[in-house]
Amino acid sequence: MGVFTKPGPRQYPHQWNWDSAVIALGYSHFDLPRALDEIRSLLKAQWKDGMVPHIIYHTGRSDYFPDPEFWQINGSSNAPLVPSSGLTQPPLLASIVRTIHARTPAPDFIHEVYPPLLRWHRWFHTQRDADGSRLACLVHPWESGTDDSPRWLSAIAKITPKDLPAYQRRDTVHVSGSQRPHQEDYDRFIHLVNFFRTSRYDSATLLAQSPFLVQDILTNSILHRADQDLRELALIIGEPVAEIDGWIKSVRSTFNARFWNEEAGLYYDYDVRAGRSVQVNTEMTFMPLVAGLADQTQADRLVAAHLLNPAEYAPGGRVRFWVTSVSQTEPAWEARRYWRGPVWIITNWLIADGLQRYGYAEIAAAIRRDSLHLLRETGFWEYFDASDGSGCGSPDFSWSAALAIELLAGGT
Ligand code: 9WN
Repeated sequence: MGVFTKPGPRQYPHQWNWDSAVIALGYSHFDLPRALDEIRSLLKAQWKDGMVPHIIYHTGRSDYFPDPEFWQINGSSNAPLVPSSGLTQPPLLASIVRTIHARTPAPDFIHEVYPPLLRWHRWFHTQRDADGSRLACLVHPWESGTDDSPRWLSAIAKITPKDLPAYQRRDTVHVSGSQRPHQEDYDRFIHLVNFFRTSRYDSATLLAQSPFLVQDILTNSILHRADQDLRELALIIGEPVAEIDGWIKSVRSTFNARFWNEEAGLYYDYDVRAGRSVQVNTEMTFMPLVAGLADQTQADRLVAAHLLNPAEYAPGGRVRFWVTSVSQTEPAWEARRYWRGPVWIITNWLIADGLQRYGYAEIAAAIRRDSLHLLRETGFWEYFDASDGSGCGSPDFSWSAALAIELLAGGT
């Protein structure tokens, strides 16, 4: 679209946060200026408090719902000039910027984007810190990037939609409803947005009252890895790192106590509102490997007992491809519904990266091979049925294409 790239031509016609980070990585292989512009247009919508929003509507309304007006972001004094959503998404960006720079040095660009990146990370570690741990909280499943995951079911079940604004769902126009969230869950998503806009997106109110408040292993792993990459960017341009070191130290000292379940040998999300661990086995359990947050014993257990177990994740039983997004042992597992079981290229790419760090190069290679096989045989789908490899969701999905380039180039 000139300055930004749609995640999918019809289903997702605006700019999305973590999609754009990955898309920029894809562009960087053949058009560096275009990659940097993608990142610039994302940061252009940064809120005054530092949040980088999850959807940016550079081109106004479309047939996507929620439309820009629905968010009512102007109720907040922090709103940017560009229309955007009022939520964020996993902060992959600092890591992508570091990777791009490591391959093709772009020091001026680092000078340009470091301050907004620092402010975004600071926002996560302060405005979304519910307990002084520096772990980030999410207030909506959309912020997790894995909206329909069964890990959110117990938390959203407690939400009773009330006084819902009139709205017309559009996500089932281009993609079959059987692959999208259930209607009762969608109503809960909208109930949350309605609460946020009434609260004028005030962070303190959200932390105190949002009906959905979780500390999530995907976001916190990505953030912790991105903090380490942000630190490297700071050193490159001679900026101080003490503040970043404080976040890194604090998260390292609390992450395992909060998320690791010794009995199961799994990482679980934590429902802050309910004050308990969410004991649902999804592929997010492997994400702490991306950030170096597990010790080798934990990593070995994750791999031997879970990743290599055909009753959970390994190909051989019901699934033929790495890595089903949810363990097949979960009652909510579904082959073709959104984040309930299908394979996603973005999470495959992250898990392979984490495994490589812990000495599991062969399994990492198998996951990358499966990813490329699915893309080659089926096309650039948004997600794939792990049992037969067929494509689901949006066709011509941008991060699937971007990661095909990255994987073919041998990137990790
Ligand atoms: C809501 C764009 C986005 C991804 C998310 C994915 C999906 C949106 C939707 O599409 O979410 O943000 O309409 O379902 O879950 O990860 O960023 O590709």
